[in-house]
Amino acid sequence: MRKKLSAHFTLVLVLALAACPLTAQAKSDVITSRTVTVSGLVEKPFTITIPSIKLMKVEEQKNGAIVCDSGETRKTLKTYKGVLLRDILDSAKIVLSNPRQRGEYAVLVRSIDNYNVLFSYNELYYGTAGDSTWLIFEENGNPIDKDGLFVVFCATDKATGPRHVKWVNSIEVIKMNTEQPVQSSCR
Ligand SMILES: Nc1nc2c(c(=O)[nH]1)N[C@H]1C(S)=C(S)[C@@H](COP(=O)(O)O)O[C@H]1N2
Ligand SMILES: [Mo]
Repeated sequence: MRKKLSAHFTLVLVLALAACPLTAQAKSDVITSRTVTVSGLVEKPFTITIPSIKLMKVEEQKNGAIVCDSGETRKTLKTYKGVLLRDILDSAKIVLSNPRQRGEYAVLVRSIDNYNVLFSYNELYYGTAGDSTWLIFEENGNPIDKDGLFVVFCATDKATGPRHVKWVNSIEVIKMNTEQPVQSSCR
């Protein structure tokens, strides 16, 4: 009886493993996309989790659409819930060591499959994208699962697909390296 039970158990286990489409690599990736690290040129780096994002300034928006650059609508969202990327950056406190170079700062949103997207400091703080670029964790009232736990997107982009980042695991503040000799005509 005992032998039969354990054989049965082994069979179930083998079937369960065979049915799981994830490779060992993808499995560890799933684990890493459960959190979003906020790092780079910031005073207070931190890590976002589902419980911790709910303590931030969460807002629910209506009527989102993910439109590919081909013009095709890939997905529509009745509602989505998240925190403004700018509010996340404010919590981490961007360090502008030379404010005159603020135009050279950017925010790199990274994902576990290396689909990475840049937002410039200027558009987030002085342009209009800052008011509509979200780190979202709920779509239509449910946790996001198929696209990882966290997605970034800018709701006001003309085509929202290209800057829609699934499986987000990192938000990093960077500065371009733009050193060049000052032109004599500027003096
Ligand atoms: N991490 C990640 N995010 C991504 C992509 C991707 O390949 N990886 N593709 C982008 C593209 S091209 C589009 S149009 C939207 C919607 O893609 P989907 O229809 O495959 O969900 O997600 C964007 N976000
Ligand atoms: Mo796309």
